Amino acid sequence: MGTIRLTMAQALVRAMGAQKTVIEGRTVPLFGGVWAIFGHGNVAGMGEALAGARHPRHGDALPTFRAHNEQAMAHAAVAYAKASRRRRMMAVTTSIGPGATNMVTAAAVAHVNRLPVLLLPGDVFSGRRPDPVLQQVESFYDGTVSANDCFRPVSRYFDRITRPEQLIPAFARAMSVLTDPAECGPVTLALCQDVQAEACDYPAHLFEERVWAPRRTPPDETELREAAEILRRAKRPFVVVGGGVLYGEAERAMHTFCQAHGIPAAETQAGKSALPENSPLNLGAIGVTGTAAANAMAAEADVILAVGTRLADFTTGSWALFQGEDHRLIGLNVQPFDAGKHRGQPLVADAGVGLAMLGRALSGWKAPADWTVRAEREKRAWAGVAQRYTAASNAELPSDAQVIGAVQRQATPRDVVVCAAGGLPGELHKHWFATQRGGYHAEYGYSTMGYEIAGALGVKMARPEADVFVMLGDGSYLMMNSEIATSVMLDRKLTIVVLDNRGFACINRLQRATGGESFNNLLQDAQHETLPDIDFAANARSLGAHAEKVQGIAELEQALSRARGHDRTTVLVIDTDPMTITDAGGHWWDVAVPEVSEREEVRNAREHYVRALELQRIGD
Ligand SMILES: Cc1ncc(C[n+]2csc(CCOP(=O)(O)OP(=O)(O)O)c2C)c(N)n1
Ligand SMILES: [Mg+2]
Repeated sequence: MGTIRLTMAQALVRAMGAQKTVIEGRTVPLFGGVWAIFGHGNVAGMGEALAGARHPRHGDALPTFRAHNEQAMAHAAVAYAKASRRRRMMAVTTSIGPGATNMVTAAAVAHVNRLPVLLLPGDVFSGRRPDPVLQQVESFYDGTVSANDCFRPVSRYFDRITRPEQLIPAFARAMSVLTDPAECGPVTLALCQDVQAEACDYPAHLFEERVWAPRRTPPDETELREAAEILRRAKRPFVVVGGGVLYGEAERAMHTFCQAHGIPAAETQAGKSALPENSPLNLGAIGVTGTAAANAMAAEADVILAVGTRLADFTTGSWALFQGEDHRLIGLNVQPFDAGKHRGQPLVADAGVGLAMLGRALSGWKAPADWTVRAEREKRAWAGVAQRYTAASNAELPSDAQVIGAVQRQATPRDVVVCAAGGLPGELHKHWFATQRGGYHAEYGYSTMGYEIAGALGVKMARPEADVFVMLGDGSYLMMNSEIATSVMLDRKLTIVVLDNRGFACINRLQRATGGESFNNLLQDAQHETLPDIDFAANARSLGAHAEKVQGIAELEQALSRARGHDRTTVLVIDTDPMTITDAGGHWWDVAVPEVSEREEVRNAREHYVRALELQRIGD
């Protein structure tokens, strides 16, 4: 096998270009592109290599995209992987120092949500001759530490490339993590600035085409038998559908399983859209932001089959949701860390293969008919309740749910709705009807303000045929809106609805619910000399988008229908009510209330809190 003399950065770019995957029968690049903001830490090394990759004679083209904030670039990359159901991904290169650490939050997003992204922060000189270089933080106690060590706890694999040949094993390990359904998450290769530019004779096999296929791990026989036995004894079985069902491309297997055995199901934020909305067995959202139907059935279930879910507090109602006497949990998950959580009977497997084999092991068995019929009744009752919250209204300050209703009424099956933080994910989880699988994209593992617009750009890049709707609050918008300009620049149209309730309304409501006075959340309750009157539409227009402010639901509906015809990103701004929320459905959430306070309201909230804790099952 021959060798090829390249710089480390050139070798990395070329190796990335050689990674392929098969989507719907077509072999396509595994990496959809590289996001880049250059600085001294990467412009000469990675910058030169990426520019070279644009010339097909240097191997496969790997497009480079420029944005305005490293965190946003990485959000776009993370969302791209999520919208691609982890079958395709992106890389992000930054300079050293602030460019690199700007990306740490997005690394955490990928880590929590189990999404693959290749992060390539520049790093200090391996040879250390010019130390300290611009932006080098300098540790007094450890010469091997740099700012990039911040990535360690939020990376599934971290490496610092201090010698050019070290890239060979590091890249192999990176690819194995990025493509493994169980380990999958962010990989950080910190690229020392001098080493990026250093040449080495790389083995030619590093650049050979490699086609990755998703690994579909079957279950262990004993675990399968035990899970089937538990289910056969169930009188009130219940399924929690998590994001793993979508990542495992197992939505059909999931629905078939529920239908064959008459088992009602509910979806987590990441799992929403896996089951058909109109399936009588799909009770919709579960947990803190769940429907009354799903939560009523979950509360009584005796066996809970949790498929592809991390069982986060929003799903389990902080472990106070499942109240069935001696209930059992089965964790069907490709990752043993999740499968065995909370004394669950582990069933470690790919969701699709696991469900198919569990279905066979349960052949002929059905849940008691009255339980299945009850689910259908609960679903119908909830639909009637929910409808009232989303119906058109002529309120001067509509609620989030009424805005959702307006977006929903003009939705088409091509649409994807994107959300992440504030009051909207809860309202959308309850109310949004996802008309296609993947039609609902919530980043609710890390619930990161500022993910929405950048993430939607990644969704649009992964799924150019989709109409991408972003719903976000004024707080999230102000935290990160810079990639509106990138969406215009790249001609990736987004329709963005900004719900302006003049502050961090959901946290204000939480503050009130825990006995606090309104303080430092809504603009009016924060220290100010002048109350700002922020013109979001003007801001969006300045970034190149179409934008308009609408008054009320009827105007919003008209503007949404006009937005369909626009050729570029459109921002619609609507004033909303900060206090109104869907009070039907939902569940208690464990937010610790102070034990001692001068405020009577806090003392009362504490009393409620202590009582609520009694329902929390510890360890199961
Ligand atoms: C980066 C980040 N900082 C802080 C929070 C905590 N937080 C969650 S929602 C929220 C307020 C969001 O305000 P807005 O986007 O206007 O939505 P609203 O609550 O008004 O619906 C805050 C501060 C967060 N999730 N992410
Ligand atoms: Mg707000």
